[in-house]
Amino acid sequence: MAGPGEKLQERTKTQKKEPELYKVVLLNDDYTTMEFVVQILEQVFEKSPAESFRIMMHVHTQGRGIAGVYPWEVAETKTETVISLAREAGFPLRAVSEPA
Ligand code: TYC
Repeated sequence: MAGPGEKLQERTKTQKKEPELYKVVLLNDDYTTMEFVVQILEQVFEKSPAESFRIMMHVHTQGRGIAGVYPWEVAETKTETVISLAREAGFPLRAVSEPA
């Protein structure tokens, strides 16, 4: 795990730092069940049932939505956890992390 941007580079005082915080974004698809996405939001992102349903419906209608905002390493781990739980359950659900 190389860090934000997967770049291993020296930083000088004039270089911009990578952002501290990263969004975990869930992407819509036609096959993952609404129930599974709500379960993921509750279990992985520690959202309430009502908030989980709201976020899931936002992703369902808008195509993508923010599950949470975290320091880079936490965002990466949660993204990988979502994808691996989805594959285990046989769903194509996608998640990406991007600078907040
Ligand atoms: N569109 C899916 C359905 O109709 C539900 C869904 C919502 C899937 C959010 C993925 O990130 C997602 N079953």
